[in-house]
Amino acid sequence: MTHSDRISNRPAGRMNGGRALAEMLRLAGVGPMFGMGGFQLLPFYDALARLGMRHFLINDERCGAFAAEAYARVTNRPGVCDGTLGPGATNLVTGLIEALNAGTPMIALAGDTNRAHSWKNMTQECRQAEILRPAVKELIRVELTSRVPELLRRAFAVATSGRPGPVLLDVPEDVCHGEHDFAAEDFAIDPTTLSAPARRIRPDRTDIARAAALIGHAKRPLILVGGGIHLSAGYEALLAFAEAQSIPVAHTMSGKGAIACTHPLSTGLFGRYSRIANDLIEASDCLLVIGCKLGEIATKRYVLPPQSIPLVHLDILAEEIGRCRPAAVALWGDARAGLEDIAEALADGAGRVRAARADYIGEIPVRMAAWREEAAPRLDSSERPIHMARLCRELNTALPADSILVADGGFAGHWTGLLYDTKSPGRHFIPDRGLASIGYGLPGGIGAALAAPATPVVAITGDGGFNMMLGELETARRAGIGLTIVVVNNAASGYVKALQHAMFGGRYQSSDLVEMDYAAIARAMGCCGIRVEDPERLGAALREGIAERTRPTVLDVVVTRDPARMLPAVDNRTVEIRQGDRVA
Ligand SMILES: Cc1ncc(C[n+]2csc(CCOP(=O)(O)OP(=O)(O)O)c2C)c(N)n1
Ligand SMILES: [Mg+2]
Repeated sequence: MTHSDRISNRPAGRMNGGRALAEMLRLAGVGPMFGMGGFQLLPFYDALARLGMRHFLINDERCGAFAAEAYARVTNRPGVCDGTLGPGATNLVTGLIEALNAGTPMIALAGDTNRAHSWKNMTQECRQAEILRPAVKELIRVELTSRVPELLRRAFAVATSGRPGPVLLDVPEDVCHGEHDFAAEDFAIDPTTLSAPARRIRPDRTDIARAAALIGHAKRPLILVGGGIHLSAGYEALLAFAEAQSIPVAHTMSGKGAIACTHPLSTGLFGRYSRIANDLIEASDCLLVIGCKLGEIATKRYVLPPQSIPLVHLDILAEEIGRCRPAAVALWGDARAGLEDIAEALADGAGRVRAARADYIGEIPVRMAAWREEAAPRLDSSERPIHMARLCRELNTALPADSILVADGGFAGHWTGLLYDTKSPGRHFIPDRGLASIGYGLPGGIGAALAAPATPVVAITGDGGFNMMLGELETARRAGIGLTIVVVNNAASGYVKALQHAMFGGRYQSSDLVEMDYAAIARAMGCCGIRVEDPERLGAALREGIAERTRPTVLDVVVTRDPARMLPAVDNRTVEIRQGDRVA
């Protein structure tokens, strides 16, 4: 779009605040939006209809926020959702915190009371700004209709700058319904703020030199990468650096896809569950942590990495560095820019270093093969009910390289985090590790499918998480998306049941679900439904789901019901760790 196009595209004249909101979002080129109307934002809804913009009614605002969040992860453009006064606004909280903790750019609109009557017990009135403020990067209260364009501009800038995050625009009814004479110039937006990262900053040169010296002298350096690599889209820089310097890469659940899991330098997941990465961390002499908070799961509750190993920590949020583990060198900056700079600083010695580390990186495929051999009975299991590892193996085989797997908060995320292999770098695995709510799978799948309509999208969720969100199957059907939903049916709040098994001697409380046929439910809702009890049927069922392009398919996969065998490995919260112990 040329400059003059943009100008002529701008509206002008008298319009209400809702129309101004819609015009700005149109100018920003936002994708599909998700919400549920009430009264306060109806002028906005009317403007969407008049402007022909895509907006999906969802059945719970939490799902709208989840869908918008997943949309944003796939596109790196702010996802947009809305909720009405009171319960609509408060229902957004969980999805907004997911975005806040994961660093996902989002813009949420909440209708608020008409200020002529506020605090007189208006219906649905509550202290929503106070409830929502800690759930977002910034809460912007819009006090004048005339300021709608300016404050939406600000919302985009905040959502996509620094560590991205969600912004909430709290819009009083009278601001949304009220009118103002706008000039064409009012409708402008900085194009660099329309996707994350809006701007990139580079770490300090002296810090880069110190980091390069540490890494350059290391015999067994290892890269630990988190979700920040996706936010920075630093895939090429990471791969180029890792290959040039012969440094293996381990990832958190959020960091999966930083490099392809099938790449010879990939050591897989580290933290609570790990294939070989935790062992490599312990044997390392220098760790380079990129876009990773080193939180509870990544560190196995703060026992990893050993304090003796020097750590270079690169993060976009300066105050995140050193929070959980002191860094020998703090690199404040964008992941891609920082990686490029370290690579440049180490470029001269690259050939010598690659030769020196040949044996080291030669270990990775050997260790991975040994792990695979040890895991083979689980990965190849033909037992019924189906083994979770076998389900993951079938996902690895059936999903094409460009597909997206959205993983829900329960076992769905942990098992696939450990065993699912992305085949190319990028956002091919989307787990909701910001807040790890169950229930993200289905709405997240809807957002991802709408963001990448030509791409196979599979959402994997527990039966508990699916029960939470069943109503959104109606949304998915209405949207006409070919989303495949894999329900891990263990007739339980499985993670809870497994912990009760491990910690309370098998005394179960409120962790059983009734046996359900989710495929039949899906069929009754006009979707495809396939119940899979035989592992040999998994591959064909997945392919059938992926081939269906116009309506959702639910694969109801009957998996182990034995709480002793539900965890991917020992969960280190359930065992007392003594010095020298090795758990999981
Ligand atoms: C909203 C929410 N409530 C509670 C939890 C705690 N929790 C973690 S895993 C889990 C079990 C969920 O059951 P299900 O979705 O069936 O997954 P499963 O573990 O059985 O695979 C629960 C309740 C959570 N993560 N999110
Ligand atoms: Mg379950």
